Amino acid sequence: MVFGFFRRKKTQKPLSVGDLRKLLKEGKYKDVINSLKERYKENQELTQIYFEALVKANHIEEAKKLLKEVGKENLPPSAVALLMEEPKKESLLEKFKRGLKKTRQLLKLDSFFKQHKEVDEEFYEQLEELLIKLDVGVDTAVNLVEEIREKKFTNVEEVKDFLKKRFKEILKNCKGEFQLQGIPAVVMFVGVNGSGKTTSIGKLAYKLKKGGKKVLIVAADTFRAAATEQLKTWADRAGVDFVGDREGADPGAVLYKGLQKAFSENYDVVLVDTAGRLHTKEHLLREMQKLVKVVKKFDQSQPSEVLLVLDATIGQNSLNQAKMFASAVDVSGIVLTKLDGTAKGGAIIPICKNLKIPVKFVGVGEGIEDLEPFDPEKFVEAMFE
Ligand SMILES: Nc1nc2c(ncn2[C@@H]2O[C@H](COP(=O)(O)OP(=O)(O)OP(=O)(O)O)[C@@H](O)[C@H]2O)c(=O)[nH]1
Ligand SMILES: [Mg+2]
Repeated sequence: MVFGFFRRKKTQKPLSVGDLRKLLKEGKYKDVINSLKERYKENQELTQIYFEALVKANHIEEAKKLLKEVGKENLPPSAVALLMEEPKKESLLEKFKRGLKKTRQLLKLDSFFKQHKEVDEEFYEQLEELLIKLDVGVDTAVNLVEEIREKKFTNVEEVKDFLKKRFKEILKNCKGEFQLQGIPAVVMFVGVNGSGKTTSIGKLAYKLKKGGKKVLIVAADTFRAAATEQLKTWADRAGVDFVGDREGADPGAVLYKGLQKAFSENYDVVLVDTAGRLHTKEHLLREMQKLVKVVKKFDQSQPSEVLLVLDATIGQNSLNQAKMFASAVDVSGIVLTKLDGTAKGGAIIPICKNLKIPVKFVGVGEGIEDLEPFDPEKFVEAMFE
C-alpha cells in the first residue's frame, strides 16, 4: 500500500507550464511551490513562475535568495516590484488613533477644546458631561473637573494639557510588561464568551512567532461548537502549531496533551484558549481552576500569565466580569479588546483604577496585527489628537 503510494507519486507527470500558470491565477501558490521546488531551475519560465509564487505566498526570504541568484532582469518585473515594496508600517500612535477613532469622532474631543474659548461655568459643565460620556466613571469625571476648577486655568489649552497629564498619571499605574517566564512559558486566556480570547491568541501568536519564538496554541475550549476550528484557523494564519480535540472532549485532557508536546518539543510559549461559557458561572470558574492545576502539574511556577480578556465596548460593565474571574484565578493582566468598536475609550480609566490589574495588550481591530502592548503615553496622546 505504502509502496504503491510512493510509486504513484514518483511516476506522476510534472505539471505543465499552462497548469502552473492556472494554479498561480487561482491563488494556489503553495501547490506551485511544491511542484517546482525541485525543478524550477530547468528553464527560465519555470524559474519565473516559481519566483512569482514565492513572492505571492509571502516566502520573502526564499524569494530574495532567488532574486540574488538569477538577477532581477530575468524575473517578472511586477513580482520583483511586489517583493521590494516596503510594507507600510503603522506606528503605535497611528494604531491607537485608529483604535480610538470612534471615541475621537463621536465625542469630538479635539474640537471640543478648539470650540471653547473661555474657561467658564458652561465649559466646566460641558467638560464634565464629556468625561462621563467617555466612560471614565462619574466620580473620576466630577473629581477631575473639581481639580481643574481649583487650578483656575484661564486658557482652554492649559485644561487640555492638564487633563492629558492626569490621564497619563492614572494610566501609568496600569502599565504592565507581558511576562514570558520559563521555557515553555504558559499563557492562559480567560474571559466571557465573545470577549475576544481566540482572536487575541491568534494575534499574539503571530507577534511572538515574528519575534522568533516557537509557539504552540492549545484549544482548551471544547464546549462551544466550532471553537476548536476557529482557533485552528488562527494558528494557521499565524503559522504556529496547534493541539486540539473534538467538541465535548475534556478540556483538562486537551491541555495535558498540549503541555506534554510543549515540554518535550522545546516550545518557547504555549497559548491556551479556554471556554467563555459553560453550564453555569460556577462551573466555568471551577473549570479555569482545574486548568491552572493541570499547568502546575508540569511546572509549579506556571502559568507565566493568566490574561483576562475584556471587551471595551461594554465599558465599565466589564468590571464585574473582571471581579468574577479574579475571584477564581490569579489574573495577571488584562487584554482590552475592540477598542475600535466603541466611543467609551475612557473606560480604561475606571478599569485601571478599580482593578489594579495591569493592562498588557489592547485590541484595535480584527486583523492579525491589531494587538499592541498598552502604552499609556501614546494612548492618551492618540485620544486627544
Ligand atoms: N473590532 C474588533 N473586533 C474584535 C477585536 N477582538 C475580537 N474581535 C471580534 O470579536 C468577536 C469575538 O471574538 P472571539 O475571539 O471569537 O471571542 P472569544 O472570547 O474567543 O469568544 P468565545 O469563544 O465564544 O468564548 C469576533 O467577531 C472578533 O473578530 C478587536 O480588537 N476589534
Ligand atoms: Mg473563543
